[in-house]
Amino acid sequence: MKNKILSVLRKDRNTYISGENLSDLLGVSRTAIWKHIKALRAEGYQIDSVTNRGYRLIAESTALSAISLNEIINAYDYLDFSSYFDSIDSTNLEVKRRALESEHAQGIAIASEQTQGKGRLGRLWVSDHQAGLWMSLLLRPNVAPESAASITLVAAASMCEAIEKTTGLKVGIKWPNDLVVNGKKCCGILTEMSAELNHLHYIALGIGVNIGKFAFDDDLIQKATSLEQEGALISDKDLLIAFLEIFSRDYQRFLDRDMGQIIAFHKSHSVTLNKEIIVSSITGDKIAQAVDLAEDGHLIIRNENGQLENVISGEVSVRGINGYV
Ligand code: BT5
Repeated sequence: MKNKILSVLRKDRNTYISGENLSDLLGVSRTAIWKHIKALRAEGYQIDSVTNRGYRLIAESTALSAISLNEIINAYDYLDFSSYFDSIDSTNLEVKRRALESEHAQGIAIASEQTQGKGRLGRLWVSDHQAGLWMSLLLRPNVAPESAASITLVAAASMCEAIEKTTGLKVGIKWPNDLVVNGKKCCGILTEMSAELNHLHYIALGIGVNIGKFAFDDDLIQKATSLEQEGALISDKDLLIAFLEIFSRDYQRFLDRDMGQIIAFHKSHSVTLNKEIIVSSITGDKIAQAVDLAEDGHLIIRNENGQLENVISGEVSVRGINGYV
């Protein structure tokens, strides 16, 4: 109903439409119309009301809400549901629950706050209320499971481009899943998937971007930053709109296995390449030189013996970034 009221108000922004007209047009009581108008205002829509004249839409909401999110994803055929939460455990957990409920569902979940935001390997992702864009996409690409991991690189490139376009900041990509500004992390990506040996069921692609004011603890203050902290003011809604436009183009490239431009973008924004790095794995840490990025997104390193090796996924620390000096 709120959507319907909005679309009537949007038709003529200069004229007031009475509660009576709205109620006739939409087949609900005037009290119901009033309640929905109140709810729309709470979601940030500026709606003027004048006695004996009615309602007029003055400005769209600049904040994300269930209703604006639904309108945003309508433009994308591959996303068929959207869920917006004031607070949730984790948007990745949420889309995984959706995946189990419906075997074809693809969509997006966003929360204003996560109480159990997740990083990789069970680490915690700090997701304060209204301090960032905390979102997960549920995707079911028709690709082999071994190709699916490169979706992390796709999302990193798309979000990097979206932040640069909307804020003017210079953003770097730390292979494979971090975005950094001035050497500090402002965005992390967590890709989880469900697959059989040769069949991918779904990908839960979680992306967290620190946008606003953040009370980082002593440990994070050295390593983390937010867009606002770097001098850029942007709303979660505008960042999401920019991201989805770019990601939808890049996702199509990923589906077509046409990764050339995405890899080129990574190379031009990489803070990892040509640096001394530490690669951590279960067998221990080793110092190496990051040399190149392969077409499949693997990192090519030169080890201490001068030999080239492929790193498929994992922990990489880069000298000068995130507190590694
Ligand atoms: C990541 O893990 O960077 C993946 C983060 C993914 C978060 C999104 S938010 C939406 C979706 N729902 C979820 O539950 N998760 C996804 P990793 O590379 O393991 O980095 C985790 C490390 O980053 C932590 O151990 C901290 O050191 C640091 N960290 C935690 N919160 C941070 C924050 N808000 N900003 C920057 N660094 C943070």
